[in-house]
Amino acid sequence: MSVLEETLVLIKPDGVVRNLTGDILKRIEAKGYKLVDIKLVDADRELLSQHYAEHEGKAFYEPLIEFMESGPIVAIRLAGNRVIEGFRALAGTTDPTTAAPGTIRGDLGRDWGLAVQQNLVHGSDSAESADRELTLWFD
Ligand code: DAT
Ligand code: MG
Repeated sequence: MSVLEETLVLIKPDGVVRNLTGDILKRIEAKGYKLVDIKLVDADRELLSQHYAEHEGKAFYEPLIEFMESGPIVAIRLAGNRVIEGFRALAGTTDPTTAAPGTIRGDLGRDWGLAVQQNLVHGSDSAESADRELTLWFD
């Protein structure tokens, strides 16, 4: 038996501005995961620099923060057994060009020739990240 988990899902500004929020939520709900909390957020630099602290100093870091500041984000507290791993599988791999068809990034994302990949969604990558990120975005 697996443990009931929670994860942080973000629909990034590209997903919101392209009107893909409904499509993405539909995939999450159809999979069977439970929406515990959901809100629209204009994230500030303080929140985003804490959220993406692991990437500080990388070439895509500044473009990533600017992209995430560019418009509203849908933040979701999502629950289910193995939801951390399960949502990452639904999302697909980081690079939308090669993310598998059938995934959110593979079906709905592409390379736009920018310094940061715009890949529609974020999902926590471990139980420790989920705890940390849910505290940042929801507490
Ligand atoms: P993920 O979102 O799949 O967990 P990550 O945590 O490694 O990926 O990176 C955070 C975001 O930064 C990612 O969703 C898109 C962007 N990114 C990552 N690596 C990149 C790269 N090499 N070039 C451009 N953007 C990148
Ligand atoms: Mg990550």
